[in-house]
Amino acid sequence: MAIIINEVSRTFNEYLIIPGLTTKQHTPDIVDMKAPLVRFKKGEESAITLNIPFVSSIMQSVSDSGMAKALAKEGGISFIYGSQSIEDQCRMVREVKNYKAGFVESRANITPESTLKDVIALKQKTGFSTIGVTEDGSPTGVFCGLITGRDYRENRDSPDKKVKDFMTPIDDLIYAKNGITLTEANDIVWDHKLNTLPILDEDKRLAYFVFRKDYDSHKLNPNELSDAHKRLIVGAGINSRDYAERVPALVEAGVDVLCIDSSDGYSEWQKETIEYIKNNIGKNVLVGAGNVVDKEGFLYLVKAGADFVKVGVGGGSICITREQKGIGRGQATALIEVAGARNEYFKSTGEYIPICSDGGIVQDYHMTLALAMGADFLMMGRYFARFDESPTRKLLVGGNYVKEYWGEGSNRARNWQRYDMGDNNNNNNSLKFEEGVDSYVPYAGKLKDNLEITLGKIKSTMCSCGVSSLKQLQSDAKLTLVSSTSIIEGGAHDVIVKDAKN
Ligand code: RVP
Repeated sequence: MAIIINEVSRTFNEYLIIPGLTTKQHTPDIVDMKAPLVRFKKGEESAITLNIPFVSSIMQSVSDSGMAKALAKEGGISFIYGSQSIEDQCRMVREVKNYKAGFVESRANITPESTLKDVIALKQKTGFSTIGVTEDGSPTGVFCGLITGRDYRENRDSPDKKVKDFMTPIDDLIYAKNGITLTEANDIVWDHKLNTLPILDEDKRLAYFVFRKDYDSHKLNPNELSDAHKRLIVGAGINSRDYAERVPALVEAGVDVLCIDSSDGYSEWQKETIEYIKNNIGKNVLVGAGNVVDKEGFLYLVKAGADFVKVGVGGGSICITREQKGIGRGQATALIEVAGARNEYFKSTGEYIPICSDGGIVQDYHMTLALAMGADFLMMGRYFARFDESPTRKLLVGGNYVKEYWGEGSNRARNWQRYDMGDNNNNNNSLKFEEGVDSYVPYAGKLKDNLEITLGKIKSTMCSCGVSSLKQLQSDAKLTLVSSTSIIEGGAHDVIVKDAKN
């Protein structure tokens, strides 16, 4: 007979937090949300410390370079999805690493021989009114001049007028050399009352623009997560099939951390992948593994050399693995067991292996619960998919704005490597059955605005618990199981709510 675990498998919704003593010093502004990302020895520090304990899911519909830049600016990390060609994934990683706050690559460009008609069409297509004029019309071509709304009169000038005849030519512009700092660039912008400062390479090729209107926004990212060279930090998902080619390419592209992406990580495939990376590519290449839901799975990956371990099978909002295969475990129960194993391991070896709770977060308070249950950081898909910065389309469906969100195990993603069980006959590289769905999520606006509210709630709860760091939350929070009746008590009840939306 199979081993039967009698403990019920529970989800976040079945728990609440009991407030602790809030002293006068416990105010949200002193709450520290820093979290270790990768393994470290007692007395040492993790090679990467997150400024907020959030990472975005390794999914086509969540983590591309746009999401990675936005999240790193707020102190978290995106793991750029691996279900794409090595070349495309590396290009995304490079885009994040080459991003320099305040230095913007020109997104609307034209040649000197183009016409006013072309300029107007480009403006309509891109929405940008500042246009770079380069010899070949590329964003990094030899710079000839600039066009802004002040250079032409749309209704008066001939549509056939050549760009070279109405642009502001390079000789009449103030520009700066690539390599200057943002502070220096901003000083030039202010001293000369410019709106746009072109930054050129030594051979006069356009590298970036620095805009006056962006000046304030650079100061708004105090949590930005960057490396020693002030480049944003970025992660990438890998699989246990093509790692020998993919990993060196990603490392070369500048990736900071990798994570093996699989719905069931307690496997020899993951062990082999980690060992290969550490032995053949580099001991310092950081690689997380998972997902697991119990102590055995955690210890197996830790012993294989994983730098962090991801917890969760079947709890993702788009995930139907439990229905299809019958494997999984309630996210809260899985997390509590793995956190216990992590603490025991730390006690006996002096090595701390961060754990990541992956999937199943619906309410903001679920995040606080997961952190209190021992997660060092959280991976979320649905949460981030709702924002402007996710790579999917925003659509109007039934009168409401939504964003598309599909699982990596859906036919749409065709990420067969994530669900591969090492079947050598799988020559057509296909999914045998779906483990995820294609869906919509309610559109929620900008990542930054939403994160501010979410973090505000978490910090406020932490103050209610009388703690000011995530470590303290883990050790001091008191959680309680709730009955289904008390869950009803937690919402508005026995009243007629006037406006159900608020
Ligand atoms: P959620 O945040 O609840 O939307 O869950 C996201 C997580 O779901 C991902 O990080 C991943 O672990 C898992 N996932 C992704 N695709 C699928 C699937 O198709 N089943 N599941």
